[in-house]
Amino acid sequence: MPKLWDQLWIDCHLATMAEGRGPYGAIPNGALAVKDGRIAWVGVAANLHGDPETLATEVISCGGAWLTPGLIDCHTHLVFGGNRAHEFEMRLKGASYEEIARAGGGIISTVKATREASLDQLTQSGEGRLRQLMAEGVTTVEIKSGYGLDTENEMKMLKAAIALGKNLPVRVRRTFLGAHAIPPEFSDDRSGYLDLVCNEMIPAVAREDLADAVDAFCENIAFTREEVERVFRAASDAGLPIKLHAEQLSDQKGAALAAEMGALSADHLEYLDGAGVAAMAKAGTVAVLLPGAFYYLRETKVPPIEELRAAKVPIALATDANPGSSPILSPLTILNMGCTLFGLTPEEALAGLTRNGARALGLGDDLGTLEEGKSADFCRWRIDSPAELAYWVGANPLEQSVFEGSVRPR
Ligand code: DI6
Ligand code: FE
Repeated sequence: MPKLWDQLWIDCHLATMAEGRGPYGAIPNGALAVKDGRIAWVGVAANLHGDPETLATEVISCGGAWLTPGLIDCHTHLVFGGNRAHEFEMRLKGASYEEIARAGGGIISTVKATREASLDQLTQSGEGRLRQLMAEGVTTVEIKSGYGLDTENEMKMLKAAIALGKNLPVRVRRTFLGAHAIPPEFSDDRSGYLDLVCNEMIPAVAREDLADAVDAFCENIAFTREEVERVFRAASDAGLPIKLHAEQLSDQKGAALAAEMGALSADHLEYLDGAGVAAMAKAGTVAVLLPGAFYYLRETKVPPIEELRAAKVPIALATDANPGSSPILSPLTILNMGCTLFGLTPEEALAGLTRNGARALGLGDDLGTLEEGKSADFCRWRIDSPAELAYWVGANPLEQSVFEGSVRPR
C-alpha cells in the first residue's frame, strides 16, 4: 500500500509561527507531515487519523524537540572579496564609519577586493560564510550585490550567489544593489553612474534573470532620495520589486519614499520618523531591523519599535552579514540582539527571522510558517521552550534541519 505521506515527524512541539494562533503559533505535542517537499499536515499528534507507521513511509521521532520554520535571513551581503578587520581596528581607535567611507575606505575598499576576485573565489569564500548561517538553521538567504559597482562585477557577484544556491541545500534570493556607493571612477560624475545603473545594469540584470529585487542605499554618504527614486523607476520598468537601506545613519525620509513606491521592505530604520512609520504601515512594507550593524557601529539610537508595533508594521530581523558594519554569521545571536538591543520579545524576534523575513522577500505565501501547503523547510531544536532560541548566545541547539523535505547533512 502506498503511504499517504513521505515523512511524519512526531514526538515534537511545533512553533508554527502562524499568525493569530497564540504565542509562537505553538502546538504542543504536535506532528508534521511532509509530502513531495511540502508540508502536508500540521496538528496535534492525538488528531492523527491512524498509526504513524501506516501513514508515512518514514516516521521520525523527535524526543520532545521543538520544530520551527527554517530561518530566513532576508538581508545579507554574503558575497564579497577580502575583509575589513583593519577598519574595525581604526574605528576602535576613534575613526567613524562615515569618516572611513569618505576617505575611500569602507564599501569602496571591499569593491576593490571584490573586483579582484574571480567568480570561483567569490563563490568559495561565500560558501564558507553561508555554511555558518545554515549551521544555525537558515534555509533561505537573501544575498545582495553592491561591491562590484560596474556591470561586469555586479553580475559576477550575482552569479556567485546563483552558484551558492546550486551547490548547497538552501534557497538563495538575489538582490541587485548597484546603488550602494559611487565607484571611484565616477567620483566626479554621480549622474553618470546613475545612468549606468538605470540604463545598463538594471536592464541587463533583469534580462539575464540574475536578481529577484533591486535595493539602494539612501544615506548622506551614499544616494539621495531623488537618486533612489530614479533607481526605483528603472527597477519598476524592468519588472523588479524594490527594497531600501533607509534611515541607518540619518533621517533621509527614504523609508517613506520606498513605501510609497510599493517596496517590499525598508531596512535598518534607526532614524525612522513617525511619518515614515505611517507610510510603511499604509503600504504594508516590512521593517527589516539589523541589530548586528547597530551593535558593530556602536549606534545608540534604537529604531522606533513601539511606533512600528502600534502601527502593526511587520518586523523582520536579519544578520546584514557584511565585511564592514556587520561581520556576523549567527542568526541566533541576531535573535538575542533583537531582544537585548531593540527590546523585541523572543517571539517577535523569531517571527522576524521566519514569517516576516519571508514577507520581506515577497515569499510569505510559500515560506516562513509551518502551515499546510508551504515548502517543508524546518528546524528541529533541542530546547524546552522557543524563547530559548533568543536566550542563549553561542549555544546552537540545532539538531536537524530540513530543506524542501530533505534532511540536510550536518
Ligand atoms: N548598510 C550596511 O549596513 C551595509 N551596506 C549598507 O548600505 C554595509 C556595507 C559595508 O560597510 O560594506
Ligand atoms: Fe545592508
